[in-house]
Amino acid sequence: VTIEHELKIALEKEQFVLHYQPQIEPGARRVVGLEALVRWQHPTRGLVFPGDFIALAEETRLIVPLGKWVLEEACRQLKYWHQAGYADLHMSVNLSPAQFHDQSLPALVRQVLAKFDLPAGQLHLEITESMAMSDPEENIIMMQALADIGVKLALDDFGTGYSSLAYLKLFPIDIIKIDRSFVKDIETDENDAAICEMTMLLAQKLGKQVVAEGVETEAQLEFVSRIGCQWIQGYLFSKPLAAAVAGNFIQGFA
Ligand code: G
Ligand code: G
Ligand code: MN
Ligand code: NA
Repeated sequence: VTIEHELKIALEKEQFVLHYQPQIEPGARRVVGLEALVRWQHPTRGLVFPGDFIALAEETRLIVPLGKWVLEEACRQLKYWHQAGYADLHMSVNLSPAQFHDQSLPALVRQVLAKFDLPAGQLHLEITESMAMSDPEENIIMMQALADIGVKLALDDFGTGYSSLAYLKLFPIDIIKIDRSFVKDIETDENDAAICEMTMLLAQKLGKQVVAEGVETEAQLEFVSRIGCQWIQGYLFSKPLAAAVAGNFIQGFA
């Protein structure tokens, strides 16, 4: 059995599960949202992480139905938390290139928002900087179609692709996620620190929210907070968690 075939079966048998990593606003002591991250509960190999199957799913285009499942499941869970009393939470969902280039994506997003009766602004769609910049003139059309629905767009892995500042201004994106490779050594590496500070300045000028990813220590938190970053995602606060555990985290955090 090839892994491609296994992936197909996995979709049919609903072997995928989402974990959720909280995004924190430390200043306000609150969970602002969560990023949905897919895992594969393999019948014999245990929990398989996206690094081991997303690329293949992308190549085989199985990512399109898988991504549709992820979007629905993440929105179903968001609605549950809204109804549980956390109505301000947002949900961040990663989009792969094949999904992003699928012309039916805006219709799918509208349909899922309607199905769960969710405010569009509380769904955040993450696209990587490298994908966004791969054909910016073309991609901006899809970004605008999504932005017109009212969902927010986040530029993931920021700083790792070929950024063009000119396009950053033109893209209808609301959020920049500083890649964790810049946060890792932020206290000791002057270049990383400069990149983060520059990104913050630029984001503030352009009116964009910033999420610092991969914050693992108090010192990193202190640094990114000092340069003005308000939203934090990282192991310091929490790893990605199964839905029930994430629910407990949200409840216990405030
Ligand atoms: O959770 P983990 O650190 O293993 O995630 C690794 C990578 O897999 C991340 O870069 C993340 O963006 C990607 N990933 C996780 N879930 C999804 C998903 O639902 N869709 C897509 N396209 N990528 C995902
Ligand atoms: O590329 P993307 O931003 O989608 O990747 C998100 C992934 O990053 C999550 O799956 C998560 O496992 C990983 N991640 C999140 N916070 C941390 C962190 O503090 N340290 C490390 N090493 N990985 C993290
Ligand atoms: Mn992401
Ligand atoms: Na990232």
